[in-house]
Amino acid sequence: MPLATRADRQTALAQVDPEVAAALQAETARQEQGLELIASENVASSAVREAMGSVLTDKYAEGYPGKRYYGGCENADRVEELAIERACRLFGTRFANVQPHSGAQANMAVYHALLKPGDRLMGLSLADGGHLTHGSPVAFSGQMYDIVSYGLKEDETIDYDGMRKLANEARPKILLSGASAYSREFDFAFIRRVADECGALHMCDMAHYAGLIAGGVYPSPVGHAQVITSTTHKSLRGPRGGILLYDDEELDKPLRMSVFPGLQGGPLMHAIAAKAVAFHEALMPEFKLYAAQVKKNAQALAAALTERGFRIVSGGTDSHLMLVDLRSYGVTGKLAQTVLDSVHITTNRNAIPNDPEKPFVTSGIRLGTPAVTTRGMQEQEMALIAAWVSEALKGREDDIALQSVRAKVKDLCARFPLHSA
Ligand code: DSN
Repeated sequence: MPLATRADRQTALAQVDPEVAAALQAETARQEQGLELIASENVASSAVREAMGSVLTDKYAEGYPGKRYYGGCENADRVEELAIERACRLFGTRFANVQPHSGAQANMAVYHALLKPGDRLMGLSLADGGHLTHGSPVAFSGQMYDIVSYGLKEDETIDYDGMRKLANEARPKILLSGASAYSREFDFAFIRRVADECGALHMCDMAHYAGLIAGGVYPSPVGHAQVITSTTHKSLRGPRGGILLYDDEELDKPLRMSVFPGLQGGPLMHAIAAKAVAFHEALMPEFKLYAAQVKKNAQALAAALTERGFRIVSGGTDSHLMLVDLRSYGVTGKLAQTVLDSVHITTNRNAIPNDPEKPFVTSGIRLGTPAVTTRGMQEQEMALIAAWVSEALKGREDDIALQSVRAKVKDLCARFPLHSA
């Protein structure tokens, strides 16, 4: 029997489960007809999706290539070997573990391998752009480990002197770089020096910046951080998932054991196949152009928003993302997110440094350009988007103004179709 075509599969889903099929169809329309500005989202290629929806979803392959606990793993082995080899080539490390199901699990695997409960971990505070898994009290990291956090200085860039002083006083076991909402470059070399001074290991969670690092337009932590974690679905444009990268052979066994059997059972082999495809795509020369355009677009969007009276936290961006302080417009992050949703511009509210609002409300939104750049948009479209964000927020109680923005968003999206890849 011939392999099912994509159309057949959609028909099968619609026949078997019309409710899920309808939700997926509606999501496809939402993605096609809206501007995706969530900094951590992107649009995976058709090839990545094909691997993600492949027969490997059926396969158990506990263990690692060549040492599995199940039979019939020869194709799973090949796929995982390809993913490992490509990840190492893409980022320039000796070792890669492509099994973590997510970025949070990749971080957890490092902590589980290298820390004991109660050991000290130091990262960027959540309020200043860090991530839940970097020691927030509501997450496992903050509950299981003793957390000290560094922050930003007055100009909203990282307070490196403060970090150094604190690290030397607190002597953490792991000093963590990387962030979820920090638009500027990290000085990975400096952080390594601080880690060496205070006897810590430098771990970098590069999840947000991975695509820019692969494309050579953001500094690489390789050579400065002994362990690097990442997701694969943000600026890197792969499937939803996590990875670990490192060079030191001594870390290999503890990190492998921590992922499996320490924290996970069977690896998601379909996701690993999709990661292999995404790494292959990121190794292509076109990906460098993409990464450069993501950054140019972010800088163009930040500049255009500044012209319209918004304040960009940290004074701008060196990456794919920016935090927008909305207070000059008299709106909270929560309201802005709702208003922008209503005109099909998707964002997420985000606390700004020293935010007077509660975390569920916030004074800011976080914007990023990976997804709109994948659609082919460039600087001139960023100027339009900034104008529409401004128009929508100013006209938030004016149905005609909102309708006008909605129509313009729809036209722009029609000019840049989503799944041309
Ligand atoms: N939730 C992701 C983000 O949006 O940055 C990080 O895990």
